[in-house]
Amino acid sequence: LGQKGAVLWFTGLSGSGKSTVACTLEHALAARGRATTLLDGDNIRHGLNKNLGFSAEDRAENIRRIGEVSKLFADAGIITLVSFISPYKRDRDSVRARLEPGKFVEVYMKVPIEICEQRDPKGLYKKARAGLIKGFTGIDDPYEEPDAAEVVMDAYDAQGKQRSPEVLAAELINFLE
Ligand code: GGZ
Repeated sequence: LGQKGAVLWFTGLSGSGKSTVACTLEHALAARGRATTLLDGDNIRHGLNKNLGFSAEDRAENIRRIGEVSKLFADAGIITLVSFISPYKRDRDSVRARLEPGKFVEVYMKVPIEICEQRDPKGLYKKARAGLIKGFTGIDDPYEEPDAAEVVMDAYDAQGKQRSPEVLAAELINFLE
């Protein structure tokens, strides 16, 4: 791993496990003595980006600002884990273009929407289906799948069993090493 900074950019639907895997990975990296930080909705959308909603324009600005903050951390040698839906390919690619080659690692949480909707940890899919939330990603708002992600995290193993956050985080450590 060295002591080089990088941005690990998790993208995927709500409920796909981005934050869970990022958090597991953060602990594993810290245990290896690496300086890390985790940017997610809890520490960004409630602070820096609290004036932004979920229109395409606001999502683009959300991702742009997060990209700039990530770049500052990565340039300081910190492994920066970033967990946002980031549904638009163009917005993700703009962040990639701002970073040095190889410093942007796109991690696609490839989980079928049916599974995300079954999990529905915050009851948001239910609300979106009921029309109580408009423009919910995957229901009535787009999610553009990455076509060249550095890492694709498959929700299932070859036996069709769901893979745990620990297994997925270990796969990412292997990739980084
Ligand atoms: C998608 C929404 C929406 C809409 C509120 N669409 O499961 P969560 O709750 O914690 O993750 C979702 C989070 C998405 O915010 P991001 O900053 O990651 O989105 S983006 O990258 O597109 O800017 C969900 C909640 O906020 N949420 N309304 N309409 N998710």
